[in-house]
Order: sequence, then structure tokens, then C-alpha cells
Amino acid sequence: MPGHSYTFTHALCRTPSRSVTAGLRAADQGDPDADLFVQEHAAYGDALRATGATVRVLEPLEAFPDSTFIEDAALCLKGQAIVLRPGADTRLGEAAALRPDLQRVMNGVIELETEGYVDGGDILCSDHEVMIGLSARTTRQGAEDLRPIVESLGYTMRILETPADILHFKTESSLLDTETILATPKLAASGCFTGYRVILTPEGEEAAANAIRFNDTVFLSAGHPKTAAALRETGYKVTELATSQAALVDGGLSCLSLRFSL
Ligand code: CIR
Repeated sequence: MPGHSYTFTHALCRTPSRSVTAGLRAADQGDPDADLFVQEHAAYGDALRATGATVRVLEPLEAFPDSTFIEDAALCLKGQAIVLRPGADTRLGEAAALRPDLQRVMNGVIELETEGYVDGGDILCSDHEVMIGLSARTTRQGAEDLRPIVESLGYTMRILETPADILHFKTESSLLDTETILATPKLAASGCFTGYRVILTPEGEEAAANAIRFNDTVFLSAGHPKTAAALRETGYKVTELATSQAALVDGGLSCLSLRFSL
């Protein structure tokens, strides 16, 4: 079915822990406020729900400060979850902690057997293709070991190089529809989106590229008026969501959910 890469019956989220104040970040702009993060997270869940999806929210995991960024621990394709190997030392254990929930919720769970690493934030899926960006968190070995799983589910896989100072491939890109990607000029310049229509984020609004198309809506991080206007003009329904606290620990909209259809 065309569009299955952005039409979803379900999302799985995890409430931010109090320990999110110790979340990883490349540059320190102050710790997130755990209460405000929980509020913004609840609004995010409600917004996904408003599109008609069932949104399940898991309990916080205090042992893992970054575990609200649930997307990094698994990849969901065609009702199956692939348990990944997150590449930050403090995050590797998130995958095992999530596995029982995936076993309960998904139609099946597949283990990525690798000595390498893959973060879900480095994986961008369109209807037929899985793009995986190598990064400080995702290694070639991890990506190559993921390939047979992805291919067995009917997708082709393309391994790409993410420019060095970008945390995750999807920090700077998102799928808007079957053939359109929103991306920063820097990531798009690496040539990774050949064959897609690319909408570039305006200067100063690079953080808007971590968006999600979820059913009929493009969810955009608030505070990016030029991007919001450009997308509306192109015909997308856009809803802006506050991500002020996730941003302090290098997170955005895509990292806060696993999205799938059952
Ligand atoms: C980390 O550095 O792992 C977290 N503080 C942020 C993860 C954001 N996840 C994502 O972009 N997929």
C-alpha cells in the first residue's frame, strides 16, 4: 500500500525519567527540566493520538537517562520490531529493557545479531527503501548485519555517510510523503536523497528537519515559522509541537516514538 511509511495505527513512547537531566548532549545549554519535559512529552502523545492512532506510553526507566528517545533502541517495519544495538555506552542497555514491551505489543520481534552498533535515529524509511546513515552511533558492521533482516521484510537498504558533526541521520531529515524528504542543506548536499523530492530547511531553522509525518499530519518542532509556512504552502497539514526540553539533550520529534501499523 503506497504511503505505509507514514500511515500508522500505533505509536510506542516512553515517559522521560527524572534522570533525563543527565541525558547525553554534544554541547551543554543547561539540563532539561524533567517536569516540563514530561508535559511536552504528554502533549506529543496526545497529538499523535489525535490522528487516530493508538499511543501506548511506557513507564520511565531511571537507569537510562536517554530512554525517552525510544526510537534509538528498535526499528519497526511491517508489524515486526528489530531490537537494535544503540551505540552510546550509556544507552546500549535500553534495547534489552525495551524487548519485553516489544514482545507484548508487536506481531514479532527480531534480534539484530551484530558486534557493531545501530541507533534507530540513523534509519529513515520510505515505502520501499531503508536508508541508514553511518554516524558516531551507527557502524558499518551494524548496518551490514541489519541488511538481511531489512531485505527479508521486502525493503532495499542503502548505507550512507552522515556528515561528521550530525548526531543522527534523522536529526537532519524526515520523510514527508512517499517521495518527499525534508532535510537540512548540509545533509542533502551529501547526495543521499537522489531520487526523492527534497524540501530544504531555511537558514537558521535546521532543527525543523527532525520532523515526523504521522498519518495526515506533519509534526514540526515549534519555533520554525519559515519551515511551517513553506510546508503549509506545499499542501501539508502541519502541527507544531514544543520540543524545548528534548532539544537540550539533542532530541527531536522522531526520537520520541516508535511508529508502526499492526
Ligand atoms: C543521545 O545523545 O543519544 C540523546 N541525548 C538524544 C537522542 C536523540 N535521538 C535521535 O535523534 N534519534
